[in-house]
Amino acid sequence: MRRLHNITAGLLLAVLTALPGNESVDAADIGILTGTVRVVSEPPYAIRINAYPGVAHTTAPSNDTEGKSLIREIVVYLEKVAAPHAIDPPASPKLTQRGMEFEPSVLVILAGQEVGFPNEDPYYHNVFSYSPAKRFDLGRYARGKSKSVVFEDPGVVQVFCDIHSDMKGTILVLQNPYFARPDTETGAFRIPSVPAGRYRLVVWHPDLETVSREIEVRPGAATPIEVEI
Ligand SMILES: [Cu+2]
Repeated sequence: MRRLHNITAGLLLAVLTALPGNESVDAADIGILTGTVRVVSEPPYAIRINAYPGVAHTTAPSNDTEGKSLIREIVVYLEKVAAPHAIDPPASPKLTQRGMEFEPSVLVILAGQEVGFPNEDPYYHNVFSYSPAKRFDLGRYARGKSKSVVFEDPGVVQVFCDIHSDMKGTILVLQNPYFARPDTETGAFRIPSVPAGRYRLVVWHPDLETVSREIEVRPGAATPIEVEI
């Protein structure tokens, strides 16, 4: 994903505190973005992280649930919005170590948010990332403990555990709250209260090539979009 511009601390504060749940901004300037994501990519077996090729995870998923799991990790978002407002950011985001996995496998947050990493397993885990958007290493810690990290910059942060090499999580840090997770059955998505304007709509999945296109959100009327990834 292209690196997004940093936003200033002041603007960030405005994003995080602006008018929770409030759509009182002049309705004439607001549109609703709706659409459908269709998954046409093959399941990305080959690019799944696997520390021991040919040894671990040699069994392919047995049925069409793989298509649904692909859509579960898709995020649709607007790349840059000059004056974001009126949508709450995800509250108290957490990436939990549970059942030898990071849960959820894809976490979406806004730049400036703090993420907790609680360990709920009866084993030690570690949490680290070498991603340019945020490098950190929380060390190893036991069940019941939690550490946290603030993610200042938009970008993709891949998270691993140095004890269990097939544990992988992804944090997508966005510049603005105009994003949606498509419905896992239908692929439908809806982003409300978008300031009218021209934007780049991004369809992102941690293991697939990112798809994006220019779109226009018009005041009032919904703008249905069909996208494939
Ligand atoms: Cu671990």
